[in-house]
Amino acid sequence: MSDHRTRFLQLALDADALRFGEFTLKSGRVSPYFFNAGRFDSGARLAGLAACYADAVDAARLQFDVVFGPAYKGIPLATALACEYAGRGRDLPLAFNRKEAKDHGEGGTLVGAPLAGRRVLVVDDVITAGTAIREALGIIAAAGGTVAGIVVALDRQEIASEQDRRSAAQAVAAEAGVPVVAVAGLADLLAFAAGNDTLAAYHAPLLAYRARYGCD
Ligand code: OMP
Repeated sequence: MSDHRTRFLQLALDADALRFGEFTLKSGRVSPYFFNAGRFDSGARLAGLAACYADAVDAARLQFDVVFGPAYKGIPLATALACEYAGRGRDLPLAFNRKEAKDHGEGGTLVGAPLAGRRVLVVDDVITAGTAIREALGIIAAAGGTVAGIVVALDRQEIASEQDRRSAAQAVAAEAGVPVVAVAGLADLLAFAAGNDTLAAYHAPLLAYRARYGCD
């Protein structure tokens, strides 16, 4: 497993962002694990996470001009990633959206750098069925931007439905014609759990969940 994957999974465990038990997802599926990016709740934690995102983006050789964080969870993630790139000598424009349109002041739902005519990297927390990411793609298209890639911390690698056995990441990548890059996926989590004594008890439930909902 590449270094940024292991580093990310260890950071997520340490921050309690990765939890094990019984969690009902947005899709209604009951999962033995849950990733809560909101637990990256300090400057140091976000900086560590952003370095993992940047390593994954660089490894995938994505070409882009601006980073975009979908509200709400994508906003600190995209911001931290832009700061990480500044530390690496690249000053990237940054934008995000509001969930509620503003009808006074500057108005609108987009904040930050303009997207029109630019190649946009979408930065989000997790992809399960792809609903949140598809929404972000619509916002970028409406603003005249071109999506150049999508990066998430965790790809849960789950089938969209029994009929479509691709993962949401695979389906979105095919629809949008751009790479969907994850710092780590369920397969990495399984490998990580197998080699970690404190996670040994969760390995079997994770395997059972993958057998039921994992993509081909
Ligand atoms: P999709 O829109 O189905 O891709 O799911 C992404 C969203 O699910 C995230 O933005 C979260 O609201 C939520 N989620 C997590 O945050 N962590 C998980 O491990 C799983 C989910 C989920 O509900 O699928």
